[in-house]
Amino acid sequence: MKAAVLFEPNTPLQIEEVSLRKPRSREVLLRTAYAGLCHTDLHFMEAQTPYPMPVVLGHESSGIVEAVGSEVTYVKPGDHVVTCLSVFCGTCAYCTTGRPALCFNEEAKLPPGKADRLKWDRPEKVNTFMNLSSFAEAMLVHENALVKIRKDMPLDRASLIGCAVMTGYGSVVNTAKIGPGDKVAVIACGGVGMSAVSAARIAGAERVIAIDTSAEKLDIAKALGATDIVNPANGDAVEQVLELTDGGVDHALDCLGSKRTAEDAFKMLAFDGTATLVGLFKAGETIELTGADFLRERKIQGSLLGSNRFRVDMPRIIELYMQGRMDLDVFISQKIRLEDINDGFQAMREGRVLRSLIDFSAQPA
Ligand code: CXF
Ligand code: ZN
Repeated sequence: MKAAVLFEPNTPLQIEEVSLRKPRSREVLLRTAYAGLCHTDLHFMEAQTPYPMPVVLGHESSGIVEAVGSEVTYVKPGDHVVTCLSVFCGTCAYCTTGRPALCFNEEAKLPPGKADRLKWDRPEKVNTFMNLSSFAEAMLVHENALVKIRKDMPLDRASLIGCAVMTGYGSVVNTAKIGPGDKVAVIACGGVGMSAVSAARIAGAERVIAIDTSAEKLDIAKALGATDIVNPANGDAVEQVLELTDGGVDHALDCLGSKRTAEDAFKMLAFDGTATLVGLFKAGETIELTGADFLRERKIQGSLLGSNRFRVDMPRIIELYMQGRMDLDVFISQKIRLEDINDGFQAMREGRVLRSLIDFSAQPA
């Protein structure tokens, strides 16, 4: 099968022939239907955090089960599934206290460099990314990296839920627990931020302030339910939010992950407000906060892939989509062939797209 391989940081991905072994015990073999290009893939392509290479990236995908290992009970061939990098063991303290996204039991969630699932005709090992490696025509994953979905859910929209939508929605619903009456600011309206805007509106937030430097993205955020938009190109974002809210927001979500945006998120809080850091920081990047600002009970917290319980959350998001209450169609800027993956990442770098999806049914020209 074909897969997009990253050999070295800051080089184009290369389409290579690789293979997968047969599923063992709790493993499942999938035909990949769609895979989204996420900023996290770009983050690792640029080695902002190191990862063992060569590696088949990709971690936001949908597919159809082809074969299962002898101990798999959750899915059967033909099932439609969404993948999630939050593989859970189901038995550790995090899993059994309702926080499976924090599971790090290495029996289920293999650490970087550990998986032996991908093979090829070269002496060096080809690594699996985050237990998934979605930029490939097929995937071999633990059954606890999958959620079954209804078959009438379009697989292209479903793939988005595997990362961006789960992360944005979960940061609102699970991590920040936003509810009616809350004033919310969402910094950076990519796939994650846009999903957070949508989810905050669905959760009943009184004000949903979308913040981004792209006028087009702010237009989409408005259509998804933002009550206000703030463009930092028109003046300091913190000042604009403080003015709009007469003293700050109850929740600020930093969906970018940088010193500037995280500090801004904290600075735009009302008394007792909470900043939630959703975006992925470059390894080693630090933030500075003013101690006295904590006096009036402001808080700051992290959110890992929306503190997901994805087997529960993803079907809920799908119901919202099927009922017409959460738009996912607007996220899909373009569908591309695996061969065009580097153009897809270039479009992302230039901020031209919300999501590019690799369509694995599309044949090479
Ligand atoms: C990722 C960021 C890196 C850690 C796992 C979750 N989120 C989205 O791509
Ligand atoms: Zn992602």
